[in-house]
Amino acid sequence: MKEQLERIKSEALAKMEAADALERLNEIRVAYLGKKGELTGVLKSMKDVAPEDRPKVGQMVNEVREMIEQKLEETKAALAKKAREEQMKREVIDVTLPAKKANTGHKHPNSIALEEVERIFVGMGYEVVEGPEVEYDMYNFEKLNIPKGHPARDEQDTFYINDSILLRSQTSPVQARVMEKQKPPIRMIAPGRVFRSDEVDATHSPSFHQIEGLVIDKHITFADLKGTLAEFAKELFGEDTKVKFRPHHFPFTEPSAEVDVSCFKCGGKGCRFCKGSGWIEILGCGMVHPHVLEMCGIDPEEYTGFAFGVGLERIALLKYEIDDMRLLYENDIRFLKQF
Ligand code: 2NL
Repeated sequence: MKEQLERIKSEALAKMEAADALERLNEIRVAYLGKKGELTGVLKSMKDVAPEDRPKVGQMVNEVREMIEQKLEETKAALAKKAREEQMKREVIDVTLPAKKANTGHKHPNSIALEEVERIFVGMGYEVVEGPEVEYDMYNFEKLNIPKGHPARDEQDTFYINDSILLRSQTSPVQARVMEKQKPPIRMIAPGRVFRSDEVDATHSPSFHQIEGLVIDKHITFADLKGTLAEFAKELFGEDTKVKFRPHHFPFTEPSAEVDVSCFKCGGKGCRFCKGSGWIEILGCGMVHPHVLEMCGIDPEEYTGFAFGVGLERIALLKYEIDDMRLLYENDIRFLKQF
């Protein structure tokens, strides 16, 4: 029995010395100390030992077990240390290398211009409202006094999904929806993407952005419209900016006007930027047509209002002196970073 224990001890110790991986250690633990392990086997055969020898043999078995357990722990710690050191050697970090620069984006000129326009109108008490890009013919055309057969509804100009659904060609449907739901007073702007079947060139794109404004209340007049847009032009293009209203026609407003601002490059004297005229066209506007009010559930005898529409790209191109609209859609970071 004694020789057997000595053999188990030296065999186990030798195996642990040779172990080169943590998994091997576990196999050794099972082989000697496990349920069917060799040392456990010795304990089980204690019944064959003479009773007077049992305490002595028992003590020896315990000594061998303690020795194996201790050596197991030591080898385990040594192996783990070795593995960690090797890993550290493999994963050398050169702290003197320059850091990789994070590639940050840049706000799009459209977004900068939109935030500026929103800031101006929110400052005057307007709400910013958004609506769907896929609209009913009813909201995009019918309620805005553009009946069937009107040239603006031509399939050449508008993207139709089916007979009654289309990609909105203006953001006025958002305003028509607000008028239907909300009792005046209404003071809102509706910014968003709109679609027209246009060929791409320096000033056209089949998808662009518009900001429309709408004010409805008792006693709103053309004077309110003029004052509001004069203030807007000053805030956007500078304190000295003047506005000029030229008569125009829109189906949804009566009377209607187009608005020019004095050229913010030459102050109105005439330069290349304003093509010598001293004026730059920026938006369309007018008093909301009584028929439009009626179709949107507002009594034109009780309320009046004004509306306007401005192209966001047009403002961005003007403000940042960009001469080709296509640059706004390429999203080349080297271009965007300039604004
Ligand atoms: C332009 C002209 C305009 C409107 C948009 C409008 C909306 C409602 C009722 C009446 Cl709900 N009018 N919008 C009015 C006049 C002109 O846009 O040239 N935009 C780029």
